[in-house]
Amino acid sequence: MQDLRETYLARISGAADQAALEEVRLAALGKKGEISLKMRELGKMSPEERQTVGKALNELKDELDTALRARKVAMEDAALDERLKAEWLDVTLPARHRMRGTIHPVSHVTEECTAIFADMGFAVAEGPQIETDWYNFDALNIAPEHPARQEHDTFFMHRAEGDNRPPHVLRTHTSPVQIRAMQDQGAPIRVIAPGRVYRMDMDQTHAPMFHQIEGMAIDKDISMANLKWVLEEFFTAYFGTKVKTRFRASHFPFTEPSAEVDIQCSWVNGQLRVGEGDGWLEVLGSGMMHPKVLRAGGIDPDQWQGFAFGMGIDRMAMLKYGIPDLRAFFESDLRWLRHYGFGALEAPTVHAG
Ligand code: 2NM
Repeated sequence: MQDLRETYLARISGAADQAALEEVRLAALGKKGEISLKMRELGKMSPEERQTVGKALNELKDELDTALRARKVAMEDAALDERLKAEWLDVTLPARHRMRGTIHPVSHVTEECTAIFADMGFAVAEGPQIETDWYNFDALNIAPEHPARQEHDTFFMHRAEGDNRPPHVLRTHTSPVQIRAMQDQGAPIRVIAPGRVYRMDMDQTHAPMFHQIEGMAIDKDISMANLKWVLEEFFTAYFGTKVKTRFRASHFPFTEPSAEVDIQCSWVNGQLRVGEGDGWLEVLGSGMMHPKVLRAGGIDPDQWQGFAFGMGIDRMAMLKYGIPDLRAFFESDLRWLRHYGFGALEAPTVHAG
């Protein structure tokens, strides 16, 4: 018994790893282990012998069992210590540099304007950038002889010989989106249409592609007064300060009457301040929708009226964020984008400032 004890205790402490330890356990306490076999022989002994040998065997079994468990735990602890020593991390190291883009001012301002109009019940409508001349011109009461329809003002799509589809153009405003919205949804309706538009224009203040937001509200009792309220509410929210508007009579084919809208401003040391002083800045065109335009949208002008307006998003971005040159907007200059761009977490809010 004493030999058995010493042999197995020595093998337990000498086991190199968990697999070797398991082999020792099986050799001693497994079904065919040495101790188990000895226990099976108890049956052949006399009752007195069985009592002393049985007790000793049981004690030996318990002792080896305890020793096996202790050795297993010690091995696991040692393995964990090894891992902890090998796998370490210096949390004081500076983070690895990550390239991160910015939100383009046009995208940011589009979101800002959309949020403000959404708060006043306007839904967003979108449509194709390539339009038929009907949606871009005829539906908006723009006559065939109107200068905007000339080749040098509008981008016409190339047409193959014998192509008898109607002429297509790059939309020159987002108004076609409003026509489609009227046709799809009918009246009453309140939508804004933000998006890219194209005109053959290129100088300090014009780019061949720029961005517009147009809006319209059609209902049974809509007037210029509603238009003025909506626009003043919009500019005040957008610039974060009370902004007065001034309406000047104008002319557009798609509205009657029509008005150009100025916002109150002043110039201080060559810097523009919106919402103060007695200067005015033209920012928007608007009016009551022409009966022919309503009819093109499938809406009866004897039952419904609507106001409509249009403004440049790029221009609104320049005014609010002090960006001097329109052409830089579309040059994809990383230094410009990092300087004027917005972080992904600078989410636009309805109440600016
Ligand atoms: C402007 C000026 C005046 C306008 C008209 C429409 C439509 F499609 F609903 F008739 N949308 N926007 C409009 C009216 C646009 O931009 C200078």
